[in-house]
Amino acid sequence: MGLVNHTTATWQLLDTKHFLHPFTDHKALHATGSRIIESAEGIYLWDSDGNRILDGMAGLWCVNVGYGRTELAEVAREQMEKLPYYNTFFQTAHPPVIELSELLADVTPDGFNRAFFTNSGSESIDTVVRMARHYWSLLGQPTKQIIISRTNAYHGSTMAGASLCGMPHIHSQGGLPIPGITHIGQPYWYREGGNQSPEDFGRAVAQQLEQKIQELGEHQVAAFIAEPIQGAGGVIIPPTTYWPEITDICRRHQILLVADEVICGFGRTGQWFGADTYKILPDLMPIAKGLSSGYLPIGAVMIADHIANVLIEEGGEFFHGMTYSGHPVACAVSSANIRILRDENIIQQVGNDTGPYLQKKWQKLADHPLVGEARGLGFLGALELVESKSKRKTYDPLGHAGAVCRDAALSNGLIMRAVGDTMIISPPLVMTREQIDELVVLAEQSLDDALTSLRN
Ligand code: PXG
Repeated sequence: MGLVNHTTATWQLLDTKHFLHPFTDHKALHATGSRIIESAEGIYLWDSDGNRILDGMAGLWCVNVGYGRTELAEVAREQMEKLPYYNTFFQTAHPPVIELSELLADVTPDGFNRAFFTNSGSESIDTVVRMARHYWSLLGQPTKQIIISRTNAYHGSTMAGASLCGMPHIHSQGGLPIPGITHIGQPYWYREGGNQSPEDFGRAVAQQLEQKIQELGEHQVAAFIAEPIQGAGGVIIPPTTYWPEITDICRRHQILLVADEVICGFGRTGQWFGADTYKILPDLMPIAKGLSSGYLPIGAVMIADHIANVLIEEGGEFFHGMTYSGHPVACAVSSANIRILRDENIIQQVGNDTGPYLQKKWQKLADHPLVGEARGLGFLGALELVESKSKRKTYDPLGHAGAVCRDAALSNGLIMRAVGDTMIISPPLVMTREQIDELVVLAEQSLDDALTSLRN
């Protein structure tokens, strides 16, 4: 049982021969070879050469409770022995899916009492698109089909998810976007705010939603979707004026508001959901990642009561679902994960103690000569790398400084992501103050090393 014990070189060779990675330039990868991660504990990873790496990204924004929680493995083992699989189609359910649904109703904002399960964030987004359009059809408004998203949003890799992304390179492959999807601007003040105050800019960019609704006609628009804080786009913290304006516009125009909580959900912002932090009042909330802390693949859509009531009372059959919707093992592990977050007060700790502590230390990195802006909230952070602070001018070509800094971080034993020239972190929520100190020291060292290389 278990894996053979190859050397790094053998793993890398087999990897290049047999595995096509997601979001990867394979030719470039084959020239260098993959980094092979073999084990993890707490907030640290170990690679196949025995190097310890501080995981500043919690995997891919998901390992909220940290690595090595053996009780989650225990729950999975017990559930696999008792009922490894059964479906939730055909008027059937099982205790783990019901228990998780009830727990989710408890931790999500008031007015959310029902969950529809998927296996990933992307599938949750596709579910939202079908559900929102279906909802309006049930209310006798079948022309309300268009979903409005934003430039530089990330909503996944399925056909609808990738179409809702606002990234041109993603749309350039596979015939995207699919019909019925359009985009407005993003609240990225540092890069796009010009001379406006963050508050004025936030309001102005939110008003693009109203303009777009008027341009398309309200009778054609089903929903607006947005991440409370854009994650993969570069941890973009919206100005304080942004969400109140958006919420107001959606209410006035009768279009559904979808808060994509795949990253912000389960404590990342210091409250359970980004919707709690920004008082958003969404109609639908796709979730994934922190739902199981990445221990097993699972996603869901949380449905506000006034939407669920229409789907239930008027709906007939909703022809949508996956073999593994509400998989018993994934549900049991997710329930145990939510109890860990709740009973160990991990989210309160991020909200009241470690989050503010991280932010205070992180903001100080703005004094570094390479950093034009340091921003963040809860356990999310970003640094804008610039050649000139006063002009907000990036190094040429765009993305080079970010790649240099990311590689320097890795040499220093820290995973810090680069989105273009924006360095981002999203660490496990269980980090202690001492570990935060360690992360910030490593980040600062990596900025120093990057600056030295960029100046040579
Ligand atoms: N919505 C949001 C806001 C996300 O961040 C998805 C939906 C899709 O979830 P799945 O589980 O289908 O991946 C995501 C995923 C990155 C990166 O490079 C970000 C994500 C996934 C992979 C890479 O930052 N976010």
